[in-house]
Amino acid sequence: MSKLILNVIHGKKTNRIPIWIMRQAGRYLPQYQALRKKYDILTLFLTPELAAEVTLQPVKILDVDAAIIFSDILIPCLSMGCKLEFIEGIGPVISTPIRSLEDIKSLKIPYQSEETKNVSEAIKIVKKKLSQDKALIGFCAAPFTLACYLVEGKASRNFLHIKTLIYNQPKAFHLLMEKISQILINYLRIQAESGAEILQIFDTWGGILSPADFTKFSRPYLEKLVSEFKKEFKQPLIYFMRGNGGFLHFLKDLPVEVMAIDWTINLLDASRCVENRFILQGNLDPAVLFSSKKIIKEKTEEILLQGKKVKGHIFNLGHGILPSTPMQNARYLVDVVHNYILK
Ligand code: 1CP
Repeated sequence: MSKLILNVIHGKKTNRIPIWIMRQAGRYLPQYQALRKKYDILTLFLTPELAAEVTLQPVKILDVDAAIIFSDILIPCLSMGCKLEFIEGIGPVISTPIRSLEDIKSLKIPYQSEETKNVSEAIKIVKKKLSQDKALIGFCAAPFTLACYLVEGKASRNFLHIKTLIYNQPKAFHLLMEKISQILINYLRIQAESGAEILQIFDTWGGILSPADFTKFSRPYLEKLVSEFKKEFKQPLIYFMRGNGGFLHFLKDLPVEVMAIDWTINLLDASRCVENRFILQGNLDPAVLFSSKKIIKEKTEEILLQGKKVKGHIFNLGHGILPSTPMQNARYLVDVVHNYILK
């Protein structure tokens, strides 16, 4: 049986549009909350059977067309030897942030680690259980986004530590980016070898640099990650940058198959900016899922209509689903997309 989402990526004609939802496993699902009461988040990420179970929850509950492996973009930090905690109400915290050349030199770059092996095991379990028409997505952070967390230590408002590292210690910054790119290549490799069929690169903080700095300090490492992956694997890549509207024309040469778009630009304008080179993924504002069914349907169908006029379309939100989203509204969104007839 063929997989709808892969058919769209490969340019085949399909009778409906595939949908999955960024951060589709999580707190808005009662079944996830039940597991979170029993286990802390790192245990869920790093126990293959549990990670596989959480990965499959949204597929069963929402009937989305793809599963995304339940892990986090920060898991490779553990392989590098950093102390990572997920603190309730704050999010991920690296208690000893990486800020000096010595810190950077001390980062380890193992080919594999206990943590990445667990992710690989989880992928293998999901692959056995996932129905034949659904695809499994693996993922990693873009090098710059991972650098933000390593250097800032946690979510940041103005990213002063990473920006001052770039400006004041450029050599140290470039060494950090080299090392991060290497660990991320290893991380993508292990996921692709274990059975991930599509890989998404999350560049959540990619848009915090000026376009000139993005081009100089972030893009070369992103390109390296993509090109190293492409040398070894055929699986398609999705690139997601939060707030990418103003960056799209800088991204049009990136050798990925799918460009994820957030809600700050409509799909037709996005397609024009990238000269229609990519399948587009997106781009409903996650806040719409807090409105009425009427509004959800209207806004979703507006996007589906635009999607018909671009090279290809995978429906998604423009960023992750919010934790307090009413589950029935997420389910309704999937129904609206599935029932939309392509003519
Ligand atoms: O308490 C909890 O249950 C923990 C919440 C949580 C979850 C469910 C975190 C902490 N991470 C995750 C899983 C996760 N993270 C997935 C699972 C697969 C799925 O989508 O279902 C994925 C793909 C991610 C990716 C991720 N982690 C990103 C990129 C996507 C995005 O939203 O921009 C980022 C930035 C992170 C870091 C992170 N991990 C967790 C939190 C709360 C954050 C954000 C911290 C911040 O605001 O900077």
